[in-house]
Amino acid sequence: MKFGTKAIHEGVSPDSATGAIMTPIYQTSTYVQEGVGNHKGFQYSRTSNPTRSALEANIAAIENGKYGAAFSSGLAAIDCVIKMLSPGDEVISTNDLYGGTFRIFKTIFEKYGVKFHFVPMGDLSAVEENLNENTKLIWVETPTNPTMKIIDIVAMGKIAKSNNILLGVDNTFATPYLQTPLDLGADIVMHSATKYLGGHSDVVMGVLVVKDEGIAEEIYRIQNSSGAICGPMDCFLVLRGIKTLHLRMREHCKNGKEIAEFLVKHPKVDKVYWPGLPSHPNHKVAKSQMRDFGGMVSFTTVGDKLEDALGIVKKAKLFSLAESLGGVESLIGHPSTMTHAAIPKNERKVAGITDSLIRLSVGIEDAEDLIADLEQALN
Ligand code: P1T
Repeated sequence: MKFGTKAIHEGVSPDSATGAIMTPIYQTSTYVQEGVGNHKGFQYSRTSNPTRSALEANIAAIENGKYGAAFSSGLAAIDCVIKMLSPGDEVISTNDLYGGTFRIFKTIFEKYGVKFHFVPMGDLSAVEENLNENTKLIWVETPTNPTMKIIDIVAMGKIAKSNNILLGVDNTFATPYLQTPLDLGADIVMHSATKYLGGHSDVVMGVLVVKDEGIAEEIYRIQNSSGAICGPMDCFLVLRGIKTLHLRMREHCKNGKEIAEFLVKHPKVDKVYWPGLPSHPNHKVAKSQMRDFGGMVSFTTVGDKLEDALGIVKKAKLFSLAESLGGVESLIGHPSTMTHAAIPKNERKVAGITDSLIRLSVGIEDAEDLIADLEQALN
């Protein structure tokens, strides 16, 4: 089955009680049992809920995995992955990644004895140098947030396999429409479903998808034991969002390209980060593992001045100044003071998150209007 068909049909079927074509919002905490242990597959909604189960099956199918698990946020999904580890274990992570991911790694899990190495993963030797007998997980975000670096998933998968450790990929920016990490050697795929999967800026959620039954059992055990689950209404919204993911992503990619090309030519713009540009340092890897290049575009301004960036994000009108990304409406953000403020300044600098860096989540409005808005903001 092709992507659009799977997105619309997998995991869902007409409601057995009424024939409702939309999966009902099973707003219930518990399920009546006919006798002890005699139930219809659901006992308590922290453990499982029919609306959540439909979403979990749907996301597993479009990621070419077998098992899905939905959580109350993207960070709750990451929290579950790290809870699979033990004190003394080590993780090698991308050094350019969402500020909240950096924060949970450094300020929550280091306290429990898990050690994190943040490395520039464009350089495979940087990963290999940090491997030791305690390494249990490689954590990749690609494209990275916010400088759109592309990490070679196949190369990371080979390193993980040969060292008998897990590879987790945060696929939030690419979505399964553009990239399916489980096909490229990843063991775990993670999403902030808050973003493109939901697609309408109306829900906060995270998901994990895996192929391996043993890893899935561990994830479900932690999901049920820690309890960071999402409610049925949120599951309904994300299920509905995924039905149009392929259509939205085509428009995000088309608009992302037009805007990246506009920015490259603008005299006030210095660097433009969009993996579809032939000048992008990882363009070749992007072409080999992504089907198109997405709607996230970052840029810096000539002179790299903080006040220039703050002026531009304030003047933009159609691009709303806000955190988050992946909705139908365009957003503009300033990573060093917003989404990535949790990362110390020197580490931000190493990752390329400079004072004038501006991040765009290009929506699916008409490109001419978006370009006109950026033009007036830049001038
Ligand atoms: O916000 P939440 O649903 O918990 O997801 C966290 C998260 C994880 N991974 C990536 C790549 C992300 O971008 C995010 C959240 N990011 C933003 C809110 C942002 O504006 O970048």
